[in-house]
Amino acid sequence: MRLAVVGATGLVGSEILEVLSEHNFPFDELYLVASARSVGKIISYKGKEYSVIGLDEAVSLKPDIAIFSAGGSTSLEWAPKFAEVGTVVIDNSSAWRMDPSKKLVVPEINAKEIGPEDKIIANPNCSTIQMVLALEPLRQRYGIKRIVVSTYQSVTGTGKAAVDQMMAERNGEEGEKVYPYKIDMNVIPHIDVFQENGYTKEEMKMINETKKIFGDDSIQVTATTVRIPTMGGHSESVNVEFKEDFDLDEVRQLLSETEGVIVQDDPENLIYPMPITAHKKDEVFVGRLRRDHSQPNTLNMWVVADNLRKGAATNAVQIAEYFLKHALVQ
Ligand code: 2RA
Repeated sequence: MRLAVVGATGLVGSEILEVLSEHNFPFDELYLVASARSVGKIISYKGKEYSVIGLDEAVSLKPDIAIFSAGGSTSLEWAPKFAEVGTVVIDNSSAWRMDPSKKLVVPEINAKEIGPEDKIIANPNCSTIQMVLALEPLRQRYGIKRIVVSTYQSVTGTGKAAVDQMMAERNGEEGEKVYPYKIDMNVIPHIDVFQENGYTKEEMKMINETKKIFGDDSIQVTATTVRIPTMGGHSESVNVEFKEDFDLDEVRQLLSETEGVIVQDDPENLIYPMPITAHKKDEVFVGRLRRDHSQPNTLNMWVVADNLRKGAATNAVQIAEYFLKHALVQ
């Protein structure tokens, strides 16, 4: 089993290595791959030192699985080259997500759709993953008509430079500006680029990816995605209208029984999900469950997950584990 991590030097790449280590992911060879400027850099994994290699060399080594987190343009150019030599590519970028020939996978929801013919698998957007995993058991039980989501997204979703901007501002220092405005002590209602319809690409990702993962274009979705000066994870206020009425105790029970979901819902004792308690965890945390009395069959919920974990690295590693478990790669 030859495993490659492409984009190994980035925030998500580093998190992928952490998750691989925690999961004791089995491999015979590990290739850490990055852009030319990082070739030769030494990265330690489980006490062994690995020298970063370039993409050409990585393809020639014909890895069985390559987990990508290297941006959309690199994925568009290089994922097919890996696939041509038989590599299964699990890609964290948005490059392949809405390609009708590619599977968009949250393992707990739709891994069963993966077949031996699938050589490029798309990892959904972090803000989509945590929402659809929390909604899936409720969709199965009650059917979903409409979702209204507002997000509160960590600067780690942008990358290390954004974290550096926030910390520099917090320390009263001048530094590189990633965002158009100050992020510390502020919120920016703008993630990715604005579209002609007034939505941002991030909001359209949540809308379109949710429909694809659920396999149901009839579900109405609207989203407002916001950047906030925090670490540890993305938070989301989700308002969901079901096709039929629900029972709040049954909702809690269904969520509690869902693999990868942890219910933290005891406001009297100040128990609810927060980024500081989701940080470095692989699960999606759900709380503030309450009926929306302004509309029939409608529930409010608060959903938090570490966007670098279940939102990216953990989901990708779980897809790789699915391939191994079902002998889709040797
Ligand atoms: C963000 N979801 O949070 C996007 C990409 N990681 O910036």
